[in-house]
Amino acid sequence: MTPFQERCVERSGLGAILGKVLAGERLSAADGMTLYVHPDLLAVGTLANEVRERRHGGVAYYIINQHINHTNICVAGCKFCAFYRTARQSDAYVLSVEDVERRMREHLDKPIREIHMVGGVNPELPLGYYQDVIRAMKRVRPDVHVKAFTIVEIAAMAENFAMTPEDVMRRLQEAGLGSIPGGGAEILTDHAHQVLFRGKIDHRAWIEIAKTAHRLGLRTNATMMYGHVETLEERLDHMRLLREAQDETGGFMAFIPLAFHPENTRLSHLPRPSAADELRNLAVGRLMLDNFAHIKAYWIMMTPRVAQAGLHFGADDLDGTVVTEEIYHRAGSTSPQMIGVPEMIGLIEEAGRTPVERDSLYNPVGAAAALPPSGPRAVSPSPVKPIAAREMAPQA
Ligand code: V47
Repeated sequence: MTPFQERCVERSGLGAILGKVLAGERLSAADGMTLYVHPDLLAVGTLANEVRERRHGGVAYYIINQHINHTNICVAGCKFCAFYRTARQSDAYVLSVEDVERRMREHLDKPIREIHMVGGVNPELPLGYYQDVIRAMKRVRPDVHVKAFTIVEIAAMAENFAMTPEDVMRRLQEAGLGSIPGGGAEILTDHAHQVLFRGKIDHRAWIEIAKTAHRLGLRTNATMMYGHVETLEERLDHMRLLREAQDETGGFMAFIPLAFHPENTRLSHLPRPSAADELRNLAVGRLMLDNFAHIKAYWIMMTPRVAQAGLHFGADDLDGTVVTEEIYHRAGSTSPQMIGVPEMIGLIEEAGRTPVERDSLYNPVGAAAALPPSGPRAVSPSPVKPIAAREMAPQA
């Protein structure tokens, strides 16, 4: 942070939090509330950017991945969801193992490193289906990392198959499961659970299963879907629970704040969070979750350009290239379904950051793997270059 930025943050009234940030002290829930309601969003972003650059320098991560949603049949009945169907609806579907293989083969020309698969809570699917799908993925691409099935889906499998979540995860791990995506956390409070997603596990079970996954060696992510019925206190409670669990296990990789998309849901009367809300939630996440290495600006939700701005509000990761995504597109997302690697790199470079291709566990890969392996400042922050200036640079 430059002395000028420090003075600006102090003058905005955030001097006490700045002091804690510079001393590496943990922020309290009251600090979190100040960050949420403070009128100077840029000052909040400057604080988050300081922590982000201390951890990651100028690096911004991305992954070449493919999303597959294996079924939209779901019995949970969440009010915020535009994706789910009942088994009787005409557009309900379950992908067969062969369908999943076909979807992967359609993209064999791309160097995809990760399959991200999630779907509805579909009680008709046997354990063998999930195991066969994972094995099929490994058949098509032996080196692919399978990040699949949310903690909610795992809890439902455990109930349906009369197994413990631990045994379900062990069986999926044996089949080739590599990690668990962060979905299904929504807002980890009783109030949000009662109002929005009574058909799914509550926050106690979600946290417990996440910690069990970590103990089995499965890394997980954690989302927070905000901008519906929750209060700011509930968002901060959500972050406190994640931070406490992370203190115990260290197994979370990334925090992913997801702005609620109301279109085609039972909450379609609600307004959609603004781009400013999206940037603020990235920043508050970065500052409150001091033990999370990565904050993801999920471009497919935020649009590529808001996610790009997020790289200066605490985010260090844009997720992946994503081939066909249904959950947000059914709820009104206007982002494209996919961006190519050159576009992803361009998006990061335009923001003045250094693109680093990663694997699912945040190891640099490809050309980035050749970078010197030292501390978080290994790649120094690149200066923000105006696009026009770069385009006008003299040709060698
Ligand atoms: O659990 C569903 C959310 C999640 C809506 O781990 C909605 O890397 C907003 O988990 N408006 C699924 N949000 C997606 C998910 C995810 C996404 C990107 C990366 C990772 C990761 C995980 O999407 C659901 C729910 O919280 N969601 N409907 C909606 N209408």
